Amino acid sequence: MSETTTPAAAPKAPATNRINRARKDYEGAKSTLCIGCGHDLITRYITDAFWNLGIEPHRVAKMSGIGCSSKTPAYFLGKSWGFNSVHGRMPSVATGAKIANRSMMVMGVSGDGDTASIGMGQFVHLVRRNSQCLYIVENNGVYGLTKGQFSATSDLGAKKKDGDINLLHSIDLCSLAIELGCGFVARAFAGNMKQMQAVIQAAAMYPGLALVDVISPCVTFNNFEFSKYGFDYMKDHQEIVNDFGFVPSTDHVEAAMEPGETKDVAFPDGSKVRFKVLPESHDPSNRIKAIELLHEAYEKSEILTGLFYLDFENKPFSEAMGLVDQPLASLQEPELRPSAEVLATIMDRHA
Ligand SMILES: Cc1ncc(C[n+]2csc(CCOP(=O)(O)OP(=O)(O)O)c2C)c(N)n1
Ligand code: SF4
Ligand SMILES: [Mg+2]
Repeated sequence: MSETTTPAAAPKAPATNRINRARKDYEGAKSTLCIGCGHDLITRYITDAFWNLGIEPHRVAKMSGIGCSSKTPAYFLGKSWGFNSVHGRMPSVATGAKIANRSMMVMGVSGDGDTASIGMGQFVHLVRRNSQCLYIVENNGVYGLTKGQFSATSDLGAKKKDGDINLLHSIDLCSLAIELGCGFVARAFAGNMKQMQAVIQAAAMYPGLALVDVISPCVTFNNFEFSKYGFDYMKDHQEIVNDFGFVPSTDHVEAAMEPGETKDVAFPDGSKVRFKVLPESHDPSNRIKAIELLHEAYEKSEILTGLFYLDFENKPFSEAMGLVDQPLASLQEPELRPSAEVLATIMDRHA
């Protein structure tokens, strides 16, 4: 007689995270973007990442500029703090928020127009300062909100549906950030769930400025068969330079990765980025090689994705400034008023 066995039930996803919150606690308002917009996928990954990490929503400050991309913080982490600033001005608001209260985890959401054109001056100084910020560029190669004009990340010779051709060279935000000393630089494709989940969690836990340039197709203005920022083009042509997962310090679950040789890079809080070691994998500790790869890809008109550069050399801005741990707004007069001795020392210096 053959024995009938009940198949083991598939492991259910837990209803709550490590701080007993439901995923719903990390959601926001209903999106008003076009159906199929890449930015909505990013919203989903951000919601998942913060839920997985078990970060208290009230500890997060979401900053943005102007654009379809900059609207998205309304659609996730509805119980967090947020400020939708002026076009291109998110970096200074994000820096100010972190200085005022360094216990907050700051996130900046921007677009290719918002960062690479009007906000370029602000972007480069945020990178230089290394103020903690998970900086996500929802990059679609166009100004979606204002009806699809080419942006500064659009490639030379790119065509629009109406036949318009882009006559200008593009700016590669990743290679620029590496040149400026950024310690966490990655590019991901919104259509690659595994890559997006790992990169957003890792960037969220990075202690300084973490740039994540996400290729996020605009289905209304830049998603044709000849568009390099379209879903189909990216699925067929993206060159992935390395495969990695993220292991949070609080988690005993291994990073989602097939068996094989791996190499861990530890974060100050004990989290790890786990890289799969393959002969052709890019080593993200090699700054010069990362720049070379990106320059070569530019020449060949290729779009690379992966974690290009990772180091912890530069101190985050609040640490470099010697800020106290306590939020500045909650400091009381006795803590703010210098003592007679300190005042005397200052006066002596100017005597
Ligand atoms: C000072 C100022 N200049 C211009 C505009 C018009 N404007 C609004 S959004 C935008 C570009 C948005 O493009 P991007 O950041 O790529 O966002 P997307 O809509 O593509 O997500 C522009 C030029 C503005 N709102 N404010
Ligand atoms: S216009 Fe483009 S970027 Fe804006 S919501 Fe629609 S698809 Fe998304
Ligand atoms: Mg855009």
